[in-house]
Amino acid sequence: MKGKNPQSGMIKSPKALLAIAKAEALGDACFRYILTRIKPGVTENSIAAEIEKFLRDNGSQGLAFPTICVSGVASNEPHGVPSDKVIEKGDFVVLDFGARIDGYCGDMTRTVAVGEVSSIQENVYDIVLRAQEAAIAVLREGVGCDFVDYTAREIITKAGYGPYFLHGTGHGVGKKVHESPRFNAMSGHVLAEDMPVTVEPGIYLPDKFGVRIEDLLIVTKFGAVNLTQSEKRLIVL
Ligand SMILES: [Mn+2]
Repeated sequence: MKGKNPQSGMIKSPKALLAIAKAEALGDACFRYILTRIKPGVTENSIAAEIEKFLRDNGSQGLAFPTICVSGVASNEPHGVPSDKVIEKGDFVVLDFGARIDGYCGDMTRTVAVGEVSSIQENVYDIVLRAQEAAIAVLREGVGCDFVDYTAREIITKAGYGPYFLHGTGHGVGKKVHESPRFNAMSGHVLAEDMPVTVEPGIYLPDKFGVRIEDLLIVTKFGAVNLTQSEKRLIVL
């Protein structure tokens, strides 16, 4: 592989991109379905199981990764594991899941409210959404991956929540759900056409709640195509 572009593995073939798009479309369908199942009194475990059953029943070959469904205070854990905790009125519920099609992964996250939403919940949700949309807006061939992270982080930091954004802004996706490039301050990667990447800022407040919003996009010469079509305005179930 002498002389090979060190970033070439991050650029996917049309076949791979189509599989990733199909996996993400299945994720969108799953999100629409699961909105009808989330209500006070059901457990995180049961919602996670229903997500995984829906994905498999509709063509997912296994899963991209174990499904995250965390609610209430537990939503403040970026890599939380679903438990027998019952979803309650006033909870934020963070759902992070992905199908696998022809060996390639989907990956999406949505945060929804149940029953009612406080002004601080609304405010934090709005900050995460603005950070995510700003970072998406800078995606384009030639842009540094550190700048993508900076763009999201600056909005969250200016809003006063910088210390609570506990991870990078996103990552590449392929046969593995987490691949290069990485969106963080140390990243030396540069975006190129046909890289599938996630954009997923989050804010995680100790003893309160967390919010994360994640889309999966394909970088082009002129911007990015967003594969994730699910609603991003705050949904109160
Ligand atoms: Mn992700």
